[in-house]
Amino acid sequence: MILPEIRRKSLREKLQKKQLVTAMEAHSGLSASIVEHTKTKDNPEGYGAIWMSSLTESSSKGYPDSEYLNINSRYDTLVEILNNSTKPIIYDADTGSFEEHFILTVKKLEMLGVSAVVIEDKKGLKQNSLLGSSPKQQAEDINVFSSKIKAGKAAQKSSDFMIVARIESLILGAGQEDATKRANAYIAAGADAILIHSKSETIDEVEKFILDYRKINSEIPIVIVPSTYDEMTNDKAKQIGANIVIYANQLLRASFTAMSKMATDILEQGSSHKLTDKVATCKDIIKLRN
Ligand code: SPV
Ligand code: MG
Repeated sequence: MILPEIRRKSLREKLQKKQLVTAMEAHSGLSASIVEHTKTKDNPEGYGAIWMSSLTESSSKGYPDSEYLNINSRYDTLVEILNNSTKPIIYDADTGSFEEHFILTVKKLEMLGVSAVVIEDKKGLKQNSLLGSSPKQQAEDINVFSSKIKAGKAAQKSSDFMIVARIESLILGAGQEDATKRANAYIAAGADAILIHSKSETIDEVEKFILDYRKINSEIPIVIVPSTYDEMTNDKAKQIGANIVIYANQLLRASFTAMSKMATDILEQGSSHKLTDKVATCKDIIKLRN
């Protein structure tokens, strides 16, 4: 158990210590509990934060990642995650919706003890950024998005809560210059960090953006999501000047593979007898909750 005001400020505290924060996704109480308890000999603190992904939450409920989930259902999942972890939470708020709605989201998240909200600069029907270019995804107007950031910053009560502006320029093929222009505008509007997103299979475009941007601004925290460019290591991310690395979907993907295989194997074998040693015991799962 951790009080909201202690949890909320814990992300800023880690960033102030110049630690690289690694955030693992969670989409349920169980996945949050797994993140909470994952530690290794070399990394006794485990993950530095939890990413509440819209993709994995929507997928685990059987919906597309199109900003369809009901806000109260998202808050129910958030409470499951809060109940099962003490780590700072970075909440994926998709586009943030209308400015008026974003203000309400900021207030609610801050009250619950979330540390940061990420909004992405797209408009229209939201599509997952890792999809191809069809259906077409559109960039939000810089001024409209900047105004949303300003309104969110004005709505928060503490200085702990962070608004992260997610830049989709590289995803949409608008290029490095557009990304830089947007980063400058969003930081001027009050963004506490920027997330530069990419669906490239190599680290090159993200590396170039960060190395160039660090010449303009050495302080602003930069967040990356190396889902497609998975050769990005934590060490490399730190070396090029990133501050937060989000592992945005790997737990859901791992469970999808494991569940699909188990379903097929039982169907093929007509029993689970030879498969029992391939799965956790019910006790393992019950222990996690105690
Ligand atoms: C998510 O995890 O929901 C994200 C990251 O927004 S991505 O799926 O790459 O768009
Ligand atoms: Mg998302």
